[in-house]
Amino acid sequence: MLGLFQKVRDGLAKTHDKLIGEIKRIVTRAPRLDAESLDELEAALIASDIGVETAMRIVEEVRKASAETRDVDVVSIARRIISEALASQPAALRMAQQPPTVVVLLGVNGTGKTTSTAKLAHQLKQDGRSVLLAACDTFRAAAIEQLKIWGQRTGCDVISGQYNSDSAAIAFDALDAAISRKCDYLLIDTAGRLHTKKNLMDEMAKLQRVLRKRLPDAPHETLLVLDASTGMNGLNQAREFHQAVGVTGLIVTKLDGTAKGGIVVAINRELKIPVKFIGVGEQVDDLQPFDAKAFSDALFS
Ligand SMILES: Nc1nc2c(ncn2[C@@H]2O[C@H](COP(=O)(O)OP(=O)(O)O)[C@@H](O)[C@H]2O)c(=O)[nH]1
Ligand SMILES: [Mg+2]
Repeated sequence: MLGLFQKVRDGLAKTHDKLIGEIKRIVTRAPRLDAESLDELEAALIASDIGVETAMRIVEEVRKASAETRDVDVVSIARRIISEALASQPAALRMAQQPPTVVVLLGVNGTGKTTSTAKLAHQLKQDGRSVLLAACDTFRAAAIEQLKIWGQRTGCDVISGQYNSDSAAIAFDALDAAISRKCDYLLIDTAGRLHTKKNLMDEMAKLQRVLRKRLPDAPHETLLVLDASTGMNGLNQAREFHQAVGVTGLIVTKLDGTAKGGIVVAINRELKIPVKFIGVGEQVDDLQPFDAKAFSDALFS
């Protein structure tokens, strides 16, 4: 448990350092927080991308507390509000009534879909589950080979087809294989870019329809993979994918490389889509189940 917390904390170090540094600077300069300091505090919180609303709520609480006492503990107020905001959503992976549980990972190019597929496979294998992978990015050069390499490393078979072939057909075959092999999980890696954005959304919707022909309650999870360092852009991507296919959860990647880790709070609040996992590095064990308390503690410890 300590190891897990340490990983989350290391992953969030950039966001944490910047945020805590700013808060300390503001508080040290003017312990009796005046209007100007509160404005600065709000700006620092917004810069971490937690979202304007949450930033304003924190500042409001700090304002109230500082009317009553000196030396208000800004950090613990912020930690409490963020933890409360995040804790309202279940983070566990939804499971099928009967295996296989089918999980589709989608998102724009380069956000970390393929890597997250591998990391998730690794985690499930470590829990003793059988996992089959489907290489449904038939568009990007070398995408199939990339997943096959991860398949070898994690000990999972990969169902694949030809480049430029119909990815929904591959998904259908993979589901068929997962059912006949009695696999616990089928993880489907998808393309992040087609000729147009509309093509991509249509393709994702078709993939879901085709899966449902074989298994009516599939996919059990449709996880949108977002790169945390794209900040508020991620929110727009989430809106678009959600409208097209109904996203059931988020994987927020590359938190280790950004000071904008607060984006997790903003997305969670605005779209009501639970964050299920966070990516905090490039290695296969750098995917963490999202834990609201650990996350806010790491941000403000
Ligand atoms: N630092 C860091 N890099 C990541 C993370 N997740 C993915 N990456 C890197 O991002 C790049 C793109 O990942 P990939 O899975 O190929 O993205 P895809 O196009 O969405 O399939 C690769 O170099 C990954 O190693 C993460 O959580 N942290
Ligand atoms: Mg990929």
